[in-house]
Amino acid sequence: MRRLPSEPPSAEITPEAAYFKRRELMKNAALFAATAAVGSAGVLRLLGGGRASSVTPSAEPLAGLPAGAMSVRGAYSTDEPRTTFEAITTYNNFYELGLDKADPAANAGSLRLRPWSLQIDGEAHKPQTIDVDTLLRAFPAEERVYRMRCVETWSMVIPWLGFSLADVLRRVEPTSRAKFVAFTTLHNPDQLPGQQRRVLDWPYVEGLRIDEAMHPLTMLAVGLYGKALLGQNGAPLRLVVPWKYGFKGIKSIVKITLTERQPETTWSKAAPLEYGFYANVNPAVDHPRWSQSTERRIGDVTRRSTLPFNGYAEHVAHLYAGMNLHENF
Ligand SMILES: Nc1nc2c(c(=O)[nH]1)N[C@H]1C(S)=C(S)[C@@H](COP(=O)(O)O)O[C@H]1N2
Ligand SMILES: [Mo]
Repeated sequence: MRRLPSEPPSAEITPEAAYFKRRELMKNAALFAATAAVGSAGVLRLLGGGRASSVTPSAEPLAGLPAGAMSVRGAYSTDEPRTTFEAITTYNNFYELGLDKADPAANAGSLRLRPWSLQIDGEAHKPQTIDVDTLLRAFPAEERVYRMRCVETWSMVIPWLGFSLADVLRRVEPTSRAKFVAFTTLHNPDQLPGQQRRVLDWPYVEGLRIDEAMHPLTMLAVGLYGKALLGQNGAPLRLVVPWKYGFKGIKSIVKITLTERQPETTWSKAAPLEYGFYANVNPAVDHPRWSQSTERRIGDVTRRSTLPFNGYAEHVAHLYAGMNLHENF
């Protein structure tokens, strides 16, 4: 198994990714709207009204969102200094686009962001496949400034744009058997050339317990710094679970499956003794090959202490009451 570097090299500045054509595909709109809760007439109006611009440069504000939606600040946002846009978009882990930190930004041009659809299936009364632009119209994005702690011991503060995963899951009406949620990244070796080599078992898969997935901190991110997400950050749709190590934040998601059994996850398949299913940030449980007690916030010179649950303990510790967090790492 390939090692995760324990201390990354300094970020390199690479040219911004190329612009992507954005296509307006409404074929799933009717199906998705039909499942909308009573009182969502506003959503239907958004779906029916107006034309989004035909080309959205990736450095432009997100199209198709209600005016002002992006300025709504999530209740859980931190006011710690934000990591720079440049660092967030040029210092990445996305092994499908290369193994070095600068590779994803350099190689993201091969990833086609539109058309893109998200399949939601499994233990749901209303499984469906949703075009990503329909999703963007149905769920107003809000800004949430979260800490992100990579298992490699670097961290960032990222102003995401997105919405609660819970809101999306409620639309498909999970059955009583839905105990876990499984996520799958796009599997396309032409667009994600790293998949041409068996560095990991592709496609990348991740999972959450249903209560973790429904927690209001858990989000699907569609942008950052007020702009549409770039390929290197997992566009067009990426999971963010701020109290867990960064590898739980699966990128470029094409499928979400509600399951009865705990799903496999890429890193615990690759190295089960090093990466667990839970992957809660925990300074008291070291990685077998390095300490997790401190971290380097990108942009800082000195290291700082890592906080239990990445500083979100008051919001999420109750989810793990009675569990042995050394065994369930
Ligand atoms: N599909 C996929 N998702 C992924 C990864 C990956 O290699 N492939 N890397 C993970 C890791 S280890 C981290 S730390 C975060 C990094 O997200 P960022 O590059 O947007 O900061 O993405 C996670 N999601
Ligand atoms: Mo990571």
